[in-house]
Amino acid sequence: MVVKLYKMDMSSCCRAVLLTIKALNIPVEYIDVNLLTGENWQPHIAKLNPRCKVPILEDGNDIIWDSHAINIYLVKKYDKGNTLYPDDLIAQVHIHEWLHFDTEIFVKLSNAMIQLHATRAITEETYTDVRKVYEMLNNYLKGKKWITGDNLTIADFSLLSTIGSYSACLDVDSEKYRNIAAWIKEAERLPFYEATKKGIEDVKLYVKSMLNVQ
Ligand SMILES: N[C@@H](CCC(=O)N[C@@H](CS)C(=O)NCC(=O)O)C(=O)O
Repeated sequence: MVVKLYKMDMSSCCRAVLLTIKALNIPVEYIDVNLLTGENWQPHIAKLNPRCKVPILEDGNDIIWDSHAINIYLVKKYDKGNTLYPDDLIAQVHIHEWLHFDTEIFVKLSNAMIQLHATRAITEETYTDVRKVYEMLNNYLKGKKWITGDNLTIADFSLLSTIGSYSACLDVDSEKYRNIAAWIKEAERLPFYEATKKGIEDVKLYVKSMLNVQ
């Protein structure tokens, strides 16, 4: 039975899962859920995820929601080398630190998007929050290739996706945030990274249209 992913490309959480799927070359049937029209509140989605949010993965009888849980599941099941989520306990713990951080910054982004939809504006408070995230991440990434060190992991997939959506609100200034820019450049060298580009462009267009920027 083919694995199904309920998703929307604009969603950073969905793009994080898409990166894992593409990296591991897992055959998947994609089911688009339009969050802008509230399709996620339909009973068939509520049956799969009580929170009515995407991404949702359906693998036979197993239904998994939350991008971080889905990515761990996919690597454990389909990545025999487990490089994206290594077996080593301390390596896993460090990945989880960043996955939790990702949830925190995603929630801020999600609130900013809800506010943008309602008011057609991005507040100064949001810009300050975004800058704080960029500054911290930029300092942290100094001398590092990937989030937890030399190896690409699912922590990179989640954060690359969330920062991709953050950049729709405030571009990552490559002079000011050189280490973030270098990390994104490194990701862009991955052949499967292409899969996430359309979604990032969609968020940028969405934010522009909400702000009435040409
Ligand atoms: N922690 C969850 C967050 C899921 C989430 O909030 N998804 C958003 C899209 S990025 C959603 O479905 N929002 C629809 C809504 O809240 O109505 C994850 O990582 O998957």
